[in-house]
Amino acid sequence: MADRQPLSFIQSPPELGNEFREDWLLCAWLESALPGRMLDEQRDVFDELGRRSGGEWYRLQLADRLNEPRLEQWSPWGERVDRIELTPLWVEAKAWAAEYGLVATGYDASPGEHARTIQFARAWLFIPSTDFYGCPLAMTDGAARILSDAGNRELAERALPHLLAREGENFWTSGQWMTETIGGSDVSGTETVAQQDDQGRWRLTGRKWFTSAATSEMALTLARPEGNPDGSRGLALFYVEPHDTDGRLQNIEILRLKDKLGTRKLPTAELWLDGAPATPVGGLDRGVAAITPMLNLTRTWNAVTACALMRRGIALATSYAHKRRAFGKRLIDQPLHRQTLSAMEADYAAAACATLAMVGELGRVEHDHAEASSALLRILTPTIKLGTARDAVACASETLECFGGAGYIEDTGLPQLLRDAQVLSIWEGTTNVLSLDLMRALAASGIEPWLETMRARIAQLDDERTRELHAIAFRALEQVPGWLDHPADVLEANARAIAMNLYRTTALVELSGLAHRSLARGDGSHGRKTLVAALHYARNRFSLDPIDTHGTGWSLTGD
Ligand code: UCC
Repeated sequence: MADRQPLSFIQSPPELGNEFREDWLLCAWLESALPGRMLDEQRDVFDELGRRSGGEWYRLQLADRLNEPRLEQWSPWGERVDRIELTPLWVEAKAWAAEYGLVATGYDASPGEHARTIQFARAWLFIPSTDFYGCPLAMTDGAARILSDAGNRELAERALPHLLAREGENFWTSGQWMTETIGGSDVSGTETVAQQDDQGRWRLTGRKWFTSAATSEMALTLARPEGNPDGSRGLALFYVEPHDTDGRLQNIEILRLKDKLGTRKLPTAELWLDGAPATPVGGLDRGVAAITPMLNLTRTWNAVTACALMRRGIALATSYAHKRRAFGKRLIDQPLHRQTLSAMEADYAAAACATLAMVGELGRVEHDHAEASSALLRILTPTIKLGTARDAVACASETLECFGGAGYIEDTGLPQLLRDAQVLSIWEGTTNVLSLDLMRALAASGIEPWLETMRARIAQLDDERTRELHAIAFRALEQVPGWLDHPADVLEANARAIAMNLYRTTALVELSGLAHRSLARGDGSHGRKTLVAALHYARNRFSLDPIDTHGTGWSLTGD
């Protein structure tokens, strides 16, 4: 047998830098959205997060690649224990999340309406290197919002100091237990029953089919108080602490961990509640309405995660394009590859602006309690969640392609990007469920809260450089009322097309606005990049006539 020849060439892998400094879009947005002094005060934290995310955390994530959480159901001596052993990165991530106030910062009073922008900018940098630890943080944020507003003083005093803690040992995360076998999207059929025991204590019995982050210290869940009517109005929202003070599960069994396509470090479990003690958060009905603040916040985190993963894919692909040579040139010097990367950047920039605008609106709603902002936010949340999720999956797929065969090889760490991104269009409402949610929101408020805001934004695109953007955004915007002027069955069949176009229009308007503001401020570098991204997006991502008026009659499936 011939001797093995040494390899003549070893490809150097992609590298990450300071993920804050290199994220030109995030930097440009923060410079335009935050008052100068506030940004200066935050800059060191953003910088540190950017450095750790591109450095030690990313390395740890790669080293942790093959580890997964493990469920130990029995002790060696036959006792049922149901313990979940987390992966090494997840064990540490909790302390980092507390230290950087990734939930608490959103509730800080001093930044006023900017608290949410600061919080989510931090999360943006943290999320892509921490194996979806953002998921429990999203639910924790939702729980903190609900307990802050629900008027249940006892529960608020017990849990809020932990949910908003900034030291790892005090910090609690929360679960959100909604999904049952009968429905993930339609939770109205929830079968878990709530009964009062002899001492008047509520106890829950039923099977929760999909509970993410099953190691959380508390959870919010839905159950039907005995005797309540069927349907979602007969459900109530309950607070549960799964463990007793000795760390033993209280009348809860972990049946198994879910075998998922991605997000595999996240210990998603199937639970059996066998009389688990629980406390009603508020009244004993309208549980779905009561949990929607959590749904809307986890949808916001979903959008932030989508952007953060897009950005990570682009950072890796761009680094690789500077190192990899083919056909005598670096990839970055090849026009078609450059163009591909630019298109990814434009989609990211648009997704990021739409998301950060929504986050800013959330901060204003929480700070000012303005009704008009609430109606706008109600429209933006499903729209931007669904649009960013779809674009994140496409971007992750494109990222892998940018690496050729290496993108398909597990130990590069790249395939995980695609598997993880795929969850974003499924969790917290699929694209279709959110499209229908948007239709419900529009039926309640009309399109005006959105239309008026977008019209006011594009009215500012009044200089030579943004004229083309103004024209395209104006045309797109003025089409929207016409799309909605159809019978209910046509609207329902076209809800996804409408939602996706509303997303693209919002994203274009916000991206164009950022280009205009950056140029007007004399920030030439960010201004030029944002302008190019906006023009690319405007010219390539619009369908001005998305409605299929054949409506429900158009179908290639079924008989
Ligand atoms: O639990 C899960 C795992 C957590 C993982 C967290 C990951 C976070 C990701 C972050 C990445 C790092 S996943 C479970 C997710 N499940 C869902 O998302 C459910 C999807 N289905 C829906 O959204 C449906 O549209 C339902 C369940 C909300 C529909 O419920 P109903 O009861 O059938 O429909 P209704 O009658 O329209 O809604 C009931 C009430 C109404 O108010 P009232 O009673 O006053 O008439 C609605 O107006 O709830 C109100 N409502 C809302 N309000 C419904 N949706 C909303 C909303 N989004 N915002 C405000």
